[in-house]
Amino acid sequence: MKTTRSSEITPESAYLSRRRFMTGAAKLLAGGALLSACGTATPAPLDEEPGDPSPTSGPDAALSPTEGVEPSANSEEMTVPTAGQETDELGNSLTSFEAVTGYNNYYEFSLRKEEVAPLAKDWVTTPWTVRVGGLVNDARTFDLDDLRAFEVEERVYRMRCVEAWSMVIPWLGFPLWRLLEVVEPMSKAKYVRFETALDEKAMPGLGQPFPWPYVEGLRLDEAMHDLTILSTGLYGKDLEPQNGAPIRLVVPWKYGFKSLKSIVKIDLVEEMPTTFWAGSGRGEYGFWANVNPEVPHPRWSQASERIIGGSRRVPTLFLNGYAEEVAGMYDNLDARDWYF
Ligand SMILES: Nc1nc2c(c(=O)[nH]1)N[C@H]1C(S)=C(S)[C@@H](COP(=O)(O)O)O[C@H]1N2
Ligand SMILES: [Mo]
Repeated sequence: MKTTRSSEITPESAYLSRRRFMTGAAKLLAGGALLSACGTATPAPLDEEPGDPSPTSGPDAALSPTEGVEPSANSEEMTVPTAGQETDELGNSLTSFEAVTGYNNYYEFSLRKEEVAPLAKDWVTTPWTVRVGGLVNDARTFDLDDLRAFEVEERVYRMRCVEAWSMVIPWLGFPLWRLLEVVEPMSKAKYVRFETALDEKAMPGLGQPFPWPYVEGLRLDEAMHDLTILSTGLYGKDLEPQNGAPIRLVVPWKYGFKSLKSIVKIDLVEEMPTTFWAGSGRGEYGFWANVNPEVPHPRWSQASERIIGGSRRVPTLFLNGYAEEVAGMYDNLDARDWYF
């Protein structure tokens, strides 16, 4: 793992919230909360939201990273953590619980963000298993009890969608490397391939012409990086289905589509996996998907982003603000490949 530097340069706010959460996690475990149970869109994937101004039309240049950020929403909804305290991530306040759980991309349910939560509400995600195999010495199937055994921490991360909007989310979870070390990747393993559940009965979006299941991938060093987590909750509660219950990936320096939801299968593989979006044939959402304000999407600029819950656009940060921690992994990557 290339994380020797990260403890030194992790933003203090993030460090504080990670540390502070250890107490919160202990409470959650004691309370048994963790994993207890838990406009007419066309099939144009990941376009900017219908009715939204084009992401290229914002007043990009004039803004500082903190301008236009709302002082954080409805603190009455949330007990752990409290918005507006030391939980801010890289200068941005927490996005409200309502927005995080009500404005979702989860194409298996719907292409309309506001429709996802109501459609996914009754989806049953217990029991659940995650099969971890491929090029490993000790392939294993983890059930919810096995997943509960990993010590949960809070990670307050910015999430930057490729559609040029962003949130700040207080995740609960544990580093992916903790799970990978249990199964012991072989030296041949170079990439990790992840797969989302397919539930024909519960997921009306599967009728859309996409190459289901939703598959994502990381290079092994990215997967082993301490910032990469498997999340089981947010705002101190178990994940709701629309956010990827019971367990989903979160890779904060990459565009949000890498962070796939409701994982059922993880494989260590030798070749770069074909991802859902790469397989969709659009050529617009590639494997690396590292947030880079200087590499535009083919149809819009990535220079700025709309803060969900805020009213203005702010400049997008290189690697979504996590460059000091992760840029070293990409020394040999061509500039254009930052995106594709
Ligand atoms: N299985 C699956 N995972 C997915 C998606 C999806 O459609 N299906 N959408 C992705 C996109 S585009 C984003 S921005 C994030 C959104 O996560 P959130 O709804 O929890 O904020 O989930 C990602 N994970
Ligand atoms: Mo996204």
